[in-house]
Amino acid sequence: MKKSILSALKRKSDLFVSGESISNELGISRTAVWKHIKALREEGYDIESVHKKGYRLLSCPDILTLEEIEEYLTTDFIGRNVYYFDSLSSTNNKAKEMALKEKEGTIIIAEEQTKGRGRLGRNWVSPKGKGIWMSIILKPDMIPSEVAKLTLIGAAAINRGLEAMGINSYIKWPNDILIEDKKVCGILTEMSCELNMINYVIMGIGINVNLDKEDFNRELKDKATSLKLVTGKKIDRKRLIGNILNHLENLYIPFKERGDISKTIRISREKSILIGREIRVITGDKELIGKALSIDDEGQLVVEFKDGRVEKVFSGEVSIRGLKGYI
Ligand code: BT5
Repeated sequence: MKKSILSALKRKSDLFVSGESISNELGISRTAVWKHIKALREEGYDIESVHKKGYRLLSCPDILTLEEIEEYLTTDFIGRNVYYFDSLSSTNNKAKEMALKEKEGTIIIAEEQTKGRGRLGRNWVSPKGKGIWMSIILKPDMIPSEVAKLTLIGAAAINRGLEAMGINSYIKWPNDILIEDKKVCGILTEMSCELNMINYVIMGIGINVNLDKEDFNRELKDKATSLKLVTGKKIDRKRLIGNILNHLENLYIPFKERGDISKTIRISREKSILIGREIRVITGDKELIGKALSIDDEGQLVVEFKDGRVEKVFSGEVSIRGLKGYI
């Protein structure tokens, strides 16, 4: 009901809508309308009320509910079902709890994460209201080994979503997005599977949108940044989510239907920060130095190691570092 009232106010944009017309349209009492308006105000909607004129929506809060992001969505199913939380330990954890019974494309978003996770149990800093911390539930019908490609699809979608906002970024294979050689986004893809089939995949995306310098601790100060820090202005999180999910669905559908990731590979190559650079490939406690040559059609990184061996690195559990600093 609250959602219908909000839609009625949004439809009229900056005009007044009378309490009576809302109550007639929705078949509820004027008092009930007023109660919902009060609840919307508590969520941060600025709603003016004038005697004999009714209600007028002055501004919407910077929150990431479905009502707020759907006007930016052109998707069929990704992002059409949204669970929005003020605080969670980790959106990936929540998504895992819900995944079996939720439909594909459902997303879980939190304003803050108290135990945000990176790969291999690493920590992900997720301060309140400043980022996009979200997980997308996907259910591709394919063999589990194909899942690594989803991370590349996610990275390409984020790169394109940022580009649609006028922000140029680079992809650090397989799961980071960098701007000015610093990390602004990381992806954590997790799955539940049987031997030959996937139950579900959780694609966790963390984007530093409006974080300030103080939000980064000493460890991150030199290797992380935010969209606000690089552009010098506050970025509209709703529009950015919309752009990313639209690109994600466009890149995901051909993959899901025909295993086609050609467009993703094109973007991964074009925007790769690694190709042509000297890198360290870290697997467990082993570390090898080589040069990133290319990304093959299957999305694997082709590396020429110091001893002349040319090998494909599978994204699974490797970390890639530049020889100097983070990249
Ligand atoms: C990642 O891991 O980059 C994956 C991050 C995924 C986060 C999302 S947020 C929504 C969803 N729910 C979760 O719980 N997680 C996902 P990895 O490549 O392992 O990088 C982790 C490393 O990045 C850490 O060890 C830090 O050095 C660094 N880091 C931590 N927080 C950061 C931040 N906010 N920005 C940039 N770097 C960060």
